Amino acid sequence: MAIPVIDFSKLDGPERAETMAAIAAGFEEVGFFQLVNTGIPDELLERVKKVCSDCYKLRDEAFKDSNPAVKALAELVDKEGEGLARKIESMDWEDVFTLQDDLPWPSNPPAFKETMMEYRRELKKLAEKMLGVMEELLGLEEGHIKRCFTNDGDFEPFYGTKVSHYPPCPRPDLVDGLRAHTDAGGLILLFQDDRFGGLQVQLPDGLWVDVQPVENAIVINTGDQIEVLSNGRYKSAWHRILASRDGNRRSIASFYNPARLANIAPAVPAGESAGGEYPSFVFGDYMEVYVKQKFQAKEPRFAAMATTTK
Ligand SMILES: O=C(O)CCC(=O)C(=O)O
Ligand SMILES: [Fe+2]
Repeated sequence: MAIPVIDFSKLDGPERAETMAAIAAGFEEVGFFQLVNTGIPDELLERVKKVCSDCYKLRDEAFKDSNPAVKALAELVDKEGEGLARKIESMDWEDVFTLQDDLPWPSNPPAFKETMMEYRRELKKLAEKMLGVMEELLGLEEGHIKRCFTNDGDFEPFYGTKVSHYPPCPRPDLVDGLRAHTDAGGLILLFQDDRFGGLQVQLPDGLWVDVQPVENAIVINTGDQIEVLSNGRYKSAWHRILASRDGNRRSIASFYNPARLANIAPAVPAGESAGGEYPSFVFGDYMEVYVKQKFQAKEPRFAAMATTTK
């Protein structure tokens, strides 16, 4: 099965109803889908690829020399020999950094900051448009999700961009690019590599499928907070990145999340499948648990929140 690819430009034309239905199915059935014709200029996306690839080249030596996963893999293969080694379950074969308005940015290559600031502005607009679509689909009032993520405008939503690089790995059987997890937050918009695959999502029946590379598409998925808000209708999907022997995979993930102090609570009535067991809590409290349990099942995280007070 291929992950659905949806033409987002059709949302504003005569095929609006079909497009809304396709998006609803994407959120409900898999939790991952891809948008093409998002309105983000291809010219900007090309510049983003270029500055990110230049940036990785500058970081590559540091990855090889000091990344803990590189060291751990070398030691494991050394100790256990080819073929015998157990998989590394505590590290990921990735080089990442995060862009936020209030944090320092890489100063090289020189065009990086300006290009990525422009990219972040565009992606934030797309995120907010997508939240509007989601509100309509869930029968929520327009602007409800942003109001929830900001405690009615008291705070800014958290908006971060994670730039990831998955360098070639000599033993992809022994370490993942990024271990399986669900995302903690709200809406995630991913600009993944259009040449090197590796991203996989788990379908409700347990099967892992590729999120196939599509040129200049933006992959959409939802995090644990949308699962709570939607009372289980839009479940956060498990996904992972496989390491690979060849190819330097790039991805740029934009996270549109609640503010740390935002109150999160189910906002739509429980459907037939949900038992109404989603708790209400402060997002920052959830994150404290998530950082320790990111690669574990999400249900105990929700259960831990049921004992916190708002
Ligand atoms: O690198 C990717 O394509 C996705 C990364 C991801 O799942 C994450 O950062 O949460
Ligand atoms: Fe993720």
